[in-house]
Amino acid sequence: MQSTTNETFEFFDKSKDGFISASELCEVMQSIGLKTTETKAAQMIKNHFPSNNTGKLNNEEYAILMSGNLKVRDTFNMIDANRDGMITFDELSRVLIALGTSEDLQTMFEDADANNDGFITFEEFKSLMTKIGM
Ligand SMILES: [Ca+2]
Ligand SMILES: [Ca+2]
Repeated sequence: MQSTTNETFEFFDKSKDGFISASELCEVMQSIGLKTTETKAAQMIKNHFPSNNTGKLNNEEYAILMSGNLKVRDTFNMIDANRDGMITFDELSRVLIALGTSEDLQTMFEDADANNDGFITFEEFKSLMTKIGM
């Protein structure tokens, strides 16, 4: 699966700069039968990866887009209030309190923060979502 994604990444990275630009993404989507425009592709990159200010997808972002993890990605973005690509304890607790959770927030955060650096990255968040069955 991973290698397949890498192969298509390389295939569609026409300019070989290690990124998929909006126009390259547009071609990817058209190749799988989706009607889109370069403007829409650019918008899509912006919507799903707000912390990305290059307007181009790297390998990891491309894999998220292709692997159907977008729902998880959008949830992550919703919690990541300052859009820096990492979730802090404050950001997580703000959302969970709004949702009226009765979970122990500290424990939940520590569970999710696998490497204990005080931030939940998208990878860590994804494992958390998988664990709680989302
Ligand atoms: Ca953040
Ligand atoms: Ca971490």
